[in-house]
Amino acid sequence: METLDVKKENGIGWIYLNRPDKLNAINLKMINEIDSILKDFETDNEIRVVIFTGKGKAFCAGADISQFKELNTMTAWNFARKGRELMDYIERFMKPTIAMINGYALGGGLELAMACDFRIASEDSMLGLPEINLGIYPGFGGTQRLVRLVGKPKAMEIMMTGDRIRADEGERIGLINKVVTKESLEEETLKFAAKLLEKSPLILSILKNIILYGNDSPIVDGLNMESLGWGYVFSTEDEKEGVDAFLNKRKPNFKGK
Ligand code: CO8
Repeated sequence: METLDVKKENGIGWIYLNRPDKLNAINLKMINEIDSILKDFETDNEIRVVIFTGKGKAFCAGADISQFKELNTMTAWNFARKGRELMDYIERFMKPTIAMINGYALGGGLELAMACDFRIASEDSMLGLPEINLGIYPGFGGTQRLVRLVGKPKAMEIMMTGDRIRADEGERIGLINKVVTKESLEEETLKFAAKLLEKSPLILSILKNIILYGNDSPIVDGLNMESLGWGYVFSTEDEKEGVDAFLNKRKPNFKGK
């Protein structure tokens, strides 16, 4: 791949954004390559968790600004739409996703991280949606996802001032799940991923779906999805395995069935 490095290891699909000399700025090629590797990870039963991270000193400094010069209304709309579709795909991905933030996560880079289920950041990371400084605004879902994550006042401050915030501030406002030292970033992310790897991939996937769709629906619909899904879970082998393991004081071995 031209813009990514990819690795499959111990149940984890790693996606490294790999344009380090451009701080992993996202171009159309990268959007297409992420989409294609995710399709592969989705059907690979060995992969149970996906981790995004960046090569070099940044997670991702946003969309590639150098390509903006050629954009007009039609092509900008198309680029934003393609990016948005990718972020939606990541958000709805069947398997848990983690953004391992190793430095700057700005603009489209933070939007990519926000589309993931979890964000673990090294303490030196800087986060922001600085698009307003370029005379534009976030276009990969940031205007909607940041509000849902941190609430309107903070989201408006971050987007309308364009100011960057530190990772610990991100954790304080609920944008980041966990801040760790630079040296322990990978180890801590793997520890977090290990908790997910122990669970039933099937039940995790159903749970993720109910949380996401419920969050976008009136509460009565979300609650209905929850109870319907709860009934469905009792037809799975993993439910039988989990309950049997508890009653027999052993560790469950979930198969995703
Ligand atoms: N796009 C293209 N190139 C970039 C980007 C970027 N977003 N960010 C950094 N680079 C390049 C620099 O131009 C530089 O390249 P070169 O060495 O060839 O000059 C290289 O990466 C290293 O960057 P710096 O020298 O600037 O590194 P510093 O450590 O001095 O600064 C910063 C790091 C603070 C991260 C700085 O690079 C910066 O401010 N970058 C831009 C951040 C930004 O504004 N991001 C938002 C981009 S817009 C966006 O994401 C919109 C998403 C939705 C799009 C919808 C479609 C229309």
